[in-house]
Amino acid sequence: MKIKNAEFLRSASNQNEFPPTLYPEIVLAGRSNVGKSSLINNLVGQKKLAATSNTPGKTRALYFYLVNNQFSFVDLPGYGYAKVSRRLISQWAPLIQEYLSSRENLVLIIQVVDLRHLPSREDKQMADFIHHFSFPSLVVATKADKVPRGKRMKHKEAIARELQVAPEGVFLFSAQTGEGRDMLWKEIQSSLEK
Ligand SMILES: Nc1nc2c(ncn2[C@@H]2O[C@H](COP(=O)(O)OP(=O)(O)O)[C@@H](O)[C@H]2O)c(=O)[nH]1
Ligand SMILES: [Mg+2]
Repeated sequence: MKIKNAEFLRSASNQNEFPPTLYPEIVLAGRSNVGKSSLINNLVGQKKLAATSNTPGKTRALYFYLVNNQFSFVDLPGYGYAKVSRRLISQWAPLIQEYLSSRENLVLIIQVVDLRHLPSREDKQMADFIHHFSFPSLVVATKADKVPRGKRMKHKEAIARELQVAPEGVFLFSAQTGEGRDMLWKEIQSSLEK
């Protein structure tokens, strides 16, 4: 896909702040610090569109980005950060669920996991949630640059097994090297055309 422009649309920390459903939405879900913002930046070719950090758990809102005045990326609050208080967790789980169950313009959920690790309990819960509601989805296993080439397939298969998806539904990616970028764009494009 050719990126003509990509801009920050708005953030939302409650459902009244969700933007109108004008554009198809591609959602990124995954634990804090897994690399969701870096993935968005890499896809649109801007270093700083989505804020990245080494401090997990900072993102507590949904962030909406508009690409080519055509579709949106939605960066969900990261789950599974131990230091976040119980009160906060009880606020965002419903917010994520409210979002996922109310957007008729949602065309794809990209579940982002770390290729180095087996999915966490929260990753599995998210996968269950996605399958339960039959959302169109795929899994991106990012930070592929941190796993030696010879081990990548094994890791990918383990992730597919744990999340109960077909290995073809897991896409390797690296925001550092751009590996997997073209393939992912192809998937996004085809979900936008459906
Ligand atoms: N080596 C490597 N580091 C990455 C990659 N993607 C993200 N990171 C790093 O992981 C940290 C968290 O990334 P971020 O995009 O902020 O994660 P988010 O919390 O899921 O949005 C940052 O220090 C990134 O530079 C990747 O593909 N490869
Ligand atoms: Mg982020």
